[in-house]
Amino acid sequence: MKLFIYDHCPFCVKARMIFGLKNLPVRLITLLNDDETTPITMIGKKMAPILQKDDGTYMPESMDIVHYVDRLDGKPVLTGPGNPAIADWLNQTGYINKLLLPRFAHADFEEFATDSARQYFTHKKQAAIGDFEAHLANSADLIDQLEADLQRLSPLIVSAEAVNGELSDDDIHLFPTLRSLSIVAGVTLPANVEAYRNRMAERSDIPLLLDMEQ
Ligand SMILES: N[C@@H](CCC(=O)N[C@@H](CS)C(=O)NCC(=O)O)C(=O)O
Repeated sequence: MKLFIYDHCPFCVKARMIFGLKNLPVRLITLLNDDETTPITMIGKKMAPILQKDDGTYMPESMDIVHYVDRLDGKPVLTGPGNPAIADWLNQTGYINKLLLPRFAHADFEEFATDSARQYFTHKKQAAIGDFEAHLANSADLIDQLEADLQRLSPLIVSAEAVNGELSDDDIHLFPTLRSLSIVAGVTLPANVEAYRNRMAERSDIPLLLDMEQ
């Protein structure tokens, strides 16, 4: 199977995770961020991730991909119960895009291999969240808020192996955000949050972004 992604994209990380967790091979193909034609031809809109199944057909939507791949062999790994507090935590931390998107725009991701791809991202995301330079200038306050929120996340983590003790959709939702945050310099994670992030990166076979830290 082939998975069309952007490396920075947390939804794409969700889809990538299930292959790593199940130890299944997948060919990752990084789209240029301004390539509208390829995804529109495949799924009718400009969106990643997109799975190309073995029969050649295309599947969009990260969680549809996750559940399809997880159930393919009749031995799903995402069998644990969910904890609504994880979804609440993620819903309450939407402001972290102000930390992430300006840094993504400067990072050496494959989807930004051309100037026009990088500019496309910058224009589109600034239109959505406001001026990147202003958000970067406000980093210290945003990091203070984030560190307080990470303290609230800490007691929700049951084990480094899985946020609720047994792998579940909550791991698929939580790890991509924590992976994204690894691009932000100067954030102190509670020890168990860091251990969870490191272990999940290992289990999913998805590198953190520490070498792009800004
Ligand atoms: N509901 C979709 C959302 C995917 C999504 O929003 N992907 C973003 C990248 S993070 C995208 O492709 N946006 C269009 C763009 O970047 O131009 C899913 O879960 O797969």
